[in-house]
Amino acid sequence: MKHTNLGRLALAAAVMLPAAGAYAQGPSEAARQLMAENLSQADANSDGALNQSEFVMLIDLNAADNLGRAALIARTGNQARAFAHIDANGDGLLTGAELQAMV
Ligand SMILES: [Ca+2]
Ligand SMILES: [Ca+2]
Repeated sequence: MKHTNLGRLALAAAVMLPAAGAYAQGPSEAARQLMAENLSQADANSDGALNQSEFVMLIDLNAADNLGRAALIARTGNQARAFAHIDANGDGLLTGAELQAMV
């Protein structure tokens, strides 16, 4: 069950990586793998969605790996704003669909 949820989240998160500039060719396999590992760690209760504290953890993990815009979000303290932006229905959880919709 965890693997199903994780796979869906990892797929959604892969598209969170910037598609322009340095990532013009799309995220590398290494970046996708790191993102999948970070999501696995961040989704503490393994429900396949990220609550705010889990999202903050994901940003910290991604920032440490220099993935996407995570470092910028972490440095500027914009986790809450980013979360609210992605959480389209405002239920306090980021689902795979919401992560995909932000692209
Ligand atoms: Ca979770
Ligand atoms: Ca939501």
